[in-house]
Amino acid sequence: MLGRLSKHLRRRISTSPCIYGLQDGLFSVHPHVSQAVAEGRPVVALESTIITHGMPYPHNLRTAQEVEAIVRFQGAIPATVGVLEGKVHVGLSGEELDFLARSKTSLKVSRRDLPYVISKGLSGGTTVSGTMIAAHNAGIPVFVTGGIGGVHRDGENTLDISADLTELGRTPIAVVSAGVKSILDIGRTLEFLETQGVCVATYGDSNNFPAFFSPQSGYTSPYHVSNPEEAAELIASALALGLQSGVLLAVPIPEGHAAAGKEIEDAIQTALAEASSRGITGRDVTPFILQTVNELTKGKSLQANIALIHNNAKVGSQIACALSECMQ
Ligand code: PSU
Ligand code: MN
Repeated sequence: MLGRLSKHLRRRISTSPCIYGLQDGLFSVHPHVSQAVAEGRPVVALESTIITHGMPYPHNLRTAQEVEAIVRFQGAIPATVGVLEGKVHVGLSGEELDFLARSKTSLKVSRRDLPYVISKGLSGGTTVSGTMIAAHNAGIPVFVTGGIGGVHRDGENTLDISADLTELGRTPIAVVSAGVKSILDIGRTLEFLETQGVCVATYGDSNNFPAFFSPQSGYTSPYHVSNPEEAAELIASALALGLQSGVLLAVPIPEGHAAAGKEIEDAIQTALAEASSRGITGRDVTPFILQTVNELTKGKSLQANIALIHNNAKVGSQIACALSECMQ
């Protein structure tokens, strides 16, 4: 089955108009990354809003470096995406990573922000949606993050629905995450993903859809895949079909790290109330809640966050390796 898929897939990628070159002046793909993509070696894209807006310095820098090291240890090439002085970089050097981690002026860059930061020559951390666009341009099919954005609570009234969800509906990338944080409306997020045609699968032995800090959200994924090979077949099938929509692989939190869940859940309730009473809206909501929850839990949510991203990087890299194998 994989052999049959990979023939279609190779043809599709080689004829895709947006892979190389067209936007040379706007996109800079690190030579290690472009070479690995050209040779069909496994590459894992990584986002950078988590660096610029998701974690405080120096945890953000250390975590980004550790995640890259985990990807390499698993035999894949890391490609952290970020915007530097008006150019989208796919694969950052150590100095560039350091710059973004220390920067206090970097913007949070999703699809809608790209034209502005590029035209003004600004820098920023790319969200899941911004990173998906860049990774797709560079020909990278697997992207690892912590948690994706979703439908916010009360989203049916505010229409605060993350651009990550519509991006998953329109860009053929597999996103590996720990599900959706319970700061969001998980049920509506899953409904919206279905509407967008996103193939959602839990990574593991059950269909429980994880809620980031907890392995079970109370909602189910339509599917589950049990190992990297099954995940790779799912991604290869999505690509071979040419659907142009993404795949979301939800990896439950590892045993042992879920313990702080109740305390974090209480802090989330407090942070949500605080955000609402302070009138925080738009792109500031997610960073505000993450920071407040971290303060309320005295750093426990940050520690759990880091453990999760490490685990996602390991699993995502294994999936990228299996995908590269099945496309040979
Ligand atoms: N959720 C987290 N940590 C994060 C984010 C979400 O647990 O760092 C970031 C990701 O970059 C995601 C973005 O793409 O926030 C979504 O922002 P918004 O909800 O404004 O769409
Ligand atoms: Mn929003």
